[in-house]
Amino acid sequence: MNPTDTPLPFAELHLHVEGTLEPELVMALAERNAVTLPYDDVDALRRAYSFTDLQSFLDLYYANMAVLRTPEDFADMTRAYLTRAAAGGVRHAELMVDPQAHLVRGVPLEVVLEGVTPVLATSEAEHGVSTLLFAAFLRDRPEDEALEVLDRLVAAGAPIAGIGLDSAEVGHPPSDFTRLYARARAEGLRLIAHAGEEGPASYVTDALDLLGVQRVDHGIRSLDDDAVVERLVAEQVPLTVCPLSNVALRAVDRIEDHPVLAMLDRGLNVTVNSDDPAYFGGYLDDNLAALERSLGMTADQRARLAANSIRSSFLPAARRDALL
Ligand code: ES4
Ligand code: ZN
Repeated sequence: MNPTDTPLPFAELHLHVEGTLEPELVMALAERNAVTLPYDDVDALRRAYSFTDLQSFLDLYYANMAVLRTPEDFADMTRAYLTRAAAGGVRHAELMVDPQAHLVRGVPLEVVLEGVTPVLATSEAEHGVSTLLFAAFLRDRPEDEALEVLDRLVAAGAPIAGIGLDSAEVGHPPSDFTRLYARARAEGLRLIAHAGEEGPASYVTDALDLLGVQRVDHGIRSLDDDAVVERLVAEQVPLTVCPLSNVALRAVDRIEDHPVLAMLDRGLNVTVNSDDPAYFGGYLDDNLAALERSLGMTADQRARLAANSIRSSFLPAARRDALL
């Protein structure tokens, strides 16, 4: 076999597990749990998957979570993602879950963890995909609530590798979460945060300097400030870029205008990820296919993106080296 026929191993580093809830599964779980949704059928729900900005997406993303009630629901969603990701060449996945989004609607932490955790634990054996789990905190809710949830996760011995920060970005800067990140760091947790998705380049700098993040989710607005770009290049800060997400949420007008390959060629440590694949038109392989089709991504660029993804993961050295 020609070695180029062997799929390059990719790591998916920016993935919200609740964003993998496909419309078909939303409808099936609504039926199973007798949850009433304002859609007659799956096509009607699909028509709602049209967004103008981050908030318009978040409204639907949180609303659809109403169908997630039992551990089995969370397990089915997680298993479906891993099956699909494996088929698309993903060999390692770092998944975020939003505990507060479930707590506020009365679904306890234990239900979420009982559903997600066993599926992740068997993923490498069942799907050939190793996994790490991150608890992402909602930046449009109070830091004190996040601190309480983090304490409960730690007390419960939840198998989390680290914490993230997501939800509505503008007006909710990294400086609001310094105590949360200090506490997580003291627990030995890995630190990531969304920054520079819709928010300014200064949020990227603040996520690094005030929160101490080791990786930045999105970061595309860094391009507005050359000094920030130069720093990110010098420090090789990993940026988990999500092209189809940025187009779906209109952070970038058209896929043909997406800066990810220019960022790569400028020396930034970028990776390609799917973010919320059920909502934004595809999984990691679909994002790569779009870059090939619309931006003429070369085999060399694809290989650099693959290597960046493995190197920017939090995998233990043995598996990281095996995938490189
Ligand atoms: C998200 Cl695309 C995106 N941005 C911010 N927060 C999120 N939560 C889920 N998807
Ligand atoms: Zn995201």
